[in-house]
Amino acid sequence: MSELFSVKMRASAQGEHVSGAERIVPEGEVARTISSLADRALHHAKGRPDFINLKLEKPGDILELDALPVATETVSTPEEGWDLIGRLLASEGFRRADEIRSLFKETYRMRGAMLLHADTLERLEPDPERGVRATYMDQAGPVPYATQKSHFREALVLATKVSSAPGIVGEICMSDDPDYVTGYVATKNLGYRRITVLKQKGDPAGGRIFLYRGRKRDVQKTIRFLERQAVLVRGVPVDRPVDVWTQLRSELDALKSASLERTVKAANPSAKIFAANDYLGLAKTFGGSTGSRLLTGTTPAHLALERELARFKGAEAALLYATGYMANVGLISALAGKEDVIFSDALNHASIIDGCRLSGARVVIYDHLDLADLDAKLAIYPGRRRFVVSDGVFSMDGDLLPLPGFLAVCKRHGAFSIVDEAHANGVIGKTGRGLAEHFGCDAPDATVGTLSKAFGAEGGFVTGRQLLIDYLVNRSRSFIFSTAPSVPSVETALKSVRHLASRPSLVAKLWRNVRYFAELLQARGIKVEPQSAIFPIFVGDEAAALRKSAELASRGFVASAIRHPTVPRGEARIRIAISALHTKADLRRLARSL
Ligand code: WAQ
Ligand code: MG
Repeated sequence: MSELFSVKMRASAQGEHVSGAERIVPEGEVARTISSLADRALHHAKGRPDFINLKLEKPGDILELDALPVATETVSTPEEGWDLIGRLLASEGFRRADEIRSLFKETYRMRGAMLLHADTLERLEPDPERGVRATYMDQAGPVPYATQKSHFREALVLATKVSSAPGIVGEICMSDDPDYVTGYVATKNLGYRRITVLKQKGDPAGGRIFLYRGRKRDVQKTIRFLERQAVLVRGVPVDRPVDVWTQLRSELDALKSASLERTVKAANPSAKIFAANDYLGLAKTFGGSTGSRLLTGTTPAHLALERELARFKGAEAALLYATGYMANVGLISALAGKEDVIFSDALNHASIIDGCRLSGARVVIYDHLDLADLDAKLAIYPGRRRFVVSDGVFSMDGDLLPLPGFLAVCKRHGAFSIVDEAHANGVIGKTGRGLAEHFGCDAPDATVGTLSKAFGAEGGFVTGRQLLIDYLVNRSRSFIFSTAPSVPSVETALKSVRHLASRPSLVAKLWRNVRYFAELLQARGIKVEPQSAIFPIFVGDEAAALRKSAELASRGFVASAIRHPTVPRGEARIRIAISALHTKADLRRLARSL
């Protein structure tokens, strides 16, 4: 757990209190918290402040408390509300509820609460104009995405802290927000009882009364607890995050009912086309693509390839993109928006990084393949919707995502999972269908692939539920605003996918080469544990890696030196990618040259 900080805001206008709020947050959240509290101060129903105080400090020891249980009492008028408070207080042994209510006339200008002796109604706060302020408190764990104030959550945190202060036996609260008519009464015994109506809308009256029972000389201890003891409250109900699938469904439904929904259809070949961009007819002559997929670019071959890819991946549907780069960019930026959070592996491919940036979502980077770090970050970064994205096989190191553990972490936190299997398709799994086949587990919510690696063609694709694909057809800009891949290119890919689907022996052949090459390297003292067809041969120094690559070239091998910024500085390597095409003799010669 990173260090916690207390952040407090109070705002006033012409010396009059306007609003106040506070949080206890990890260091990484400090800057955002300050900016969101400043924003809140500047937009308060009471008016514009001319003074805003933002305070950042380290809190003392932190006490963790469980939130008071919550119940809602529905009433329709303030009279009913106050009658109910009278009865609830009476049931707890407080006899003078009516007099307590009338004291709310005096609380309006107070920044803090009135501290009353529960039986004598004597006022015990040292400064009756200010009152006693409960402070240094927040809810434990992630705070929901809402940037707006939640009266309820903040009040529950305060009431929980107040109820555990020594000597405090009850609290009554009415918001001073003119439009917020719900208040509460709280005791340890009653829990937190929300009363839906305590005042008329538009009434600026409000305030808090803390009821105290105990020796007068101990009041100071109570005040110290309220004003100094840092408290984190566990179990505060959170706003329910928005479910990604529900959101996709409702956006699509809205498009449909406005006659704005798009679908992909192959053009009628006998129709006269007046929708293409084939201005000179050359596309028709030479087999080029005539337009984007939603206009004239979809042919039966495109649809066949998409069906074949879906089948290969065991998914409901697939969508073809012009390149793998565009698939990542188009998928991620269509799904996530600025209220969302994307958790992204530190070594993800550039196309994933660009998709994250383009989405406008907040991006939280977790340590490479570190599921514990991912888990910890999911626990502290809230968002309207949350996505986790990882490469399946990392292109520079060849290491493999442990998919079952990854999916379990995503599921535990209700996050949507995206895995890019560019270097996994055709390689990982007995028949090359990727990580889900290899681990015998479910597929991620969305899977990205490319046709330009093991499939030996070109293009990218996304597979997943039909709903996801329908959504992308309508929302994925790199799909919508690009010319469709040409028919020859699609036909090449189609043949290749069908070929691989019917010849799992190809994958076995690749792996015989991978294992043979690994043994050759091990015999030469190079430690390798291949998880894919990619072998990073670590060199370190950039110049040395270039020399090594040139030396290999002089012996007739092409193997690239991978340097900064693709990998960190000082971690240059020779990247060797094995193919089923290599012969044992090739592999032996290369191993000797290394
Ligand atoms: N400590 C003591 N008293 C305070 C504090 C504090 N930290 N903050 C506010 N008060 C006093 C002050 O007199 C305000 O005028 C009054 O309480 C009301 O404060 O479950 O919004 O922040 O939906 O306006 C109740 C939520 C919302 C009910 C209460 O209080 C629900 C609310 P506000
Ligand atoms: Mg208020």
